Amino acid sequence: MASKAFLIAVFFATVAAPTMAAYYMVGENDGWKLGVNYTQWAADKTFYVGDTLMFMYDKASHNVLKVNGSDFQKCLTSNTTGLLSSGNDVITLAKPGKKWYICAVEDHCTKGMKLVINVSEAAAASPLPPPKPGSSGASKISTFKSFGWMLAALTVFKIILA
Ligand SMILES: *[C@@H]1O[C@H](CO)[C@@H](O)[C@H](O)[C@H]1NC(C)=O
Ligand SMILES: *[C@@H]1O[C@H](CO)[C@@H](O)[C@H](O)[C@H]1NC(C)=O
Ligand SMILES: *[C@@H]1O[C@H](CO)[C@@H](O)[C@H](O)[C@H]1NC(C)=O
Ligand SMILES: *[C@@H]1O[C@H](CO)[C@@H](O)[C@H](O)[C@H]1NC(C)=O
Ligand SMILES: [Cu+2]
Repeated sequence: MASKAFLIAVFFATVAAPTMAAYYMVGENDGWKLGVNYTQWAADKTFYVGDTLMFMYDKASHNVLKVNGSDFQKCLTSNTTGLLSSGNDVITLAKPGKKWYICAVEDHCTKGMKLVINVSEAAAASPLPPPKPGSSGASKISTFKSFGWMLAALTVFKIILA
């Protein structure tokens, strides 16, 4: 079983990922928590329709609330319609435009647990070219994408085996 999971993870990491939409772990290794600058995290990324955001956090301490621009600026958490709280929330970016996410726990939003991104139309060329030897930027992204897909594959297996 483990070897099958491993093979599927390798398949996603090496074959499927470079041609598929990007998979972003918000905050990368830090995840979704206090003390991370998510503006900085998003600054060097271009998000496209079809890409996926994954918020990983301790669900006893945090959550993810999708809000509009004005609630984002004010850190207003009264509209809880878009609340996610699994600790492992996966969001597929379905439409272009700005998306705002905050943590609705206590004053975490004002302390910086807030993320705004601008999703671009998928259209045009592949957002991430295949890594070129010697191009550290591209291979870094590719490694990160592969890591994301491996996690996705392992998550699927966790669900199947559970
Ligand atoms: C977060 O990073 C952005 C961009 O690098 C910077 O402009 C901003 O001041 C930082 N915010 C905090 C609270 O450090
Ligand atoms: C944002 O959402 C709040 C409710 O959460 C609403 O009262 C407000 O009018 C909305 N603002 C805009 C600009 O859509
Ligand atoms: C509350 O949030 C939901 C989802 O984000 C949105 O569709 C709805 O319009 C908001 N409610 C108000 C009163 O703005
Ligand atoms: C989002 O990015 C697109 C280009 O990808 C740009 O045309 C648009 O004006 C941006 N929207 C906002 C609200 O910044
Ligand atoms: Cu929080």
